[in-house]
Amino acid sequence: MSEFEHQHQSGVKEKHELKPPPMYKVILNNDDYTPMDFVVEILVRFFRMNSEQATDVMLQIHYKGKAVCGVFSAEVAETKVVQVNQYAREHQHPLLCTMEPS
Ligand code: TYC
Repeated sequence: MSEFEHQHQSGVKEKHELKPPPMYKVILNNDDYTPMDFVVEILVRFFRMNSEQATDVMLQIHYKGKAVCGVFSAEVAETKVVQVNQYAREHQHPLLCTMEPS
């Protein structure tokens, strides 16, 4: 962990830790209705995967129930979750995107 020390005029030393920002996994969850092609499109469009990677991750979700699509800062993770769920709803699919601390 990065840290630095800072000495006050009084002689008291204060240690500051420079913590990396908390990171969040963005997860896609399986369901029985969202078409496989649509999930692949989501992974390409919002997670910048190529079609081969996107197909692998989609199948992992389909067979195991969920997969991590990426790890991001809180702000970026929240934006992905909102954009993916909005896009899925606009296309009348129940696909669910969630996030959890990494
Ligand atoms: N299980 C879906 C089907 O058989 C495909 C699917 C994959 C759905 C991944 C959601 O996050 C998902 N059509």
